[in-house]
Amino acid sequence: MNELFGATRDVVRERYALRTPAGFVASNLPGWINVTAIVQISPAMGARLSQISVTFQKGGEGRGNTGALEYFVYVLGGKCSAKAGGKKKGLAAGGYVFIPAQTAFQFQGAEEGTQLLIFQKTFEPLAGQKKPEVLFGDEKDAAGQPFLGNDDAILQKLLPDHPRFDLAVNIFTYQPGATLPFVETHIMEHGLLMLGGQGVYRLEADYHPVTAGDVIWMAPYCPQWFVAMGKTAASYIYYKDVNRNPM
Ligand code: UGY
Ligand code: MN
Repeated sequence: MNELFGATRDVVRERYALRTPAGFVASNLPGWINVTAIVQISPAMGARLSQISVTFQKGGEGRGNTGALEYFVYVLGGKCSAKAGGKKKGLAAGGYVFIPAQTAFQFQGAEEGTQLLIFQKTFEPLAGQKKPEVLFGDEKDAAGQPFLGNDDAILQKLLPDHPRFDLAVNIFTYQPGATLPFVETHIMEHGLLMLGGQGVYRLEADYHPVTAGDVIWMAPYCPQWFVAMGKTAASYIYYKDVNRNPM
């Protein structure tokens, strides 16, 4: 189905944004060459995180140092090699690496078309806790837990549930008809990418049809709810800030 020219599902509001691939425009990212980068979410829209997709062209690579930020890098498709803090690993779809602040990194050797999703946040140290270390993982090793007892809404946590970490990145998979059990309103902020399927997202008092490839930013305290619809499961990967004092 074609959208009428001049029409879009994109909305960028003060407390949330829905962005769709049809509206994406590429940016240049310092340290990254021969890639197409889309800054999906950033402080420029009022967020305290950045969410960026990077698609490798031939000879594409990215290198730098995380500085004050920490990165969570998830492979959406394809293959590449990742180096961080002296550790090196090949990553394929579903693989990921957490890169702490003040750490050198390099992504290279990517198959053309390999796509990464990167969440970035300013690291907030916590007195008495060590800084987290580089961590490689794969979504297939993250056990799925029924969300609040619902076997049709499965949550996979990709990072350890430990106060050392000030962010969480999870994958939520809903069978058709499954929902978030109630309209959540919470201090944590979300950056989200729809990985598959479709459904309806409630954001504040608005209901939006969403599908694979769509991006949502939810500011702290943005009321939120989701129902999966259609014939296949719907899933999304999302970021949240956790484990720190509100002041
Ligand atoms: O972790 C969460 O806050 C999650 N239940 N929120 C969401 O999926 N919008
Ligand atoms: Mn939530």
